[in-house]
Amino acid sequence: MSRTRLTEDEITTALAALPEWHREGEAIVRTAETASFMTAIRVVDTVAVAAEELDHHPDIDIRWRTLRFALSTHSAGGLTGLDTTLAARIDDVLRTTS
Ligand code: HBI
Repeated sequence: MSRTRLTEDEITTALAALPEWHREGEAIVRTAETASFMTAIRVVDTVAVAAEELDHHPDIDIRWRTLRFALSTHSAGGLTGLDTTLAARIDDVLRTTS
């Protein structure tokens, strides 16, 4: 997966397939409510495995049952395919973790 910055058109196209995510500056962000604090921790643990597999890591904010994920490619100073790929993986984890 490339660490080449996405164009605005590429970002717009990617976000159309990631309706839970929105732009915040050079990042994409989503929040999620989980069933419990322990569910939130299980989500974070599984996301951590995906992040390690991709060698690409989200900023994660954990507040009881509310998770906030922010993705950007620090080394590229903006968004790359790694961010959109990991965003989709995070959505899958949120859908499948209880
Ligand atoms: N995660 N979000 C993000 N951005 C990066 O640039 C990045 C990362 N995880 C690891 C990584 N870069 C690798 O280049 C490390 O080897 C530094």
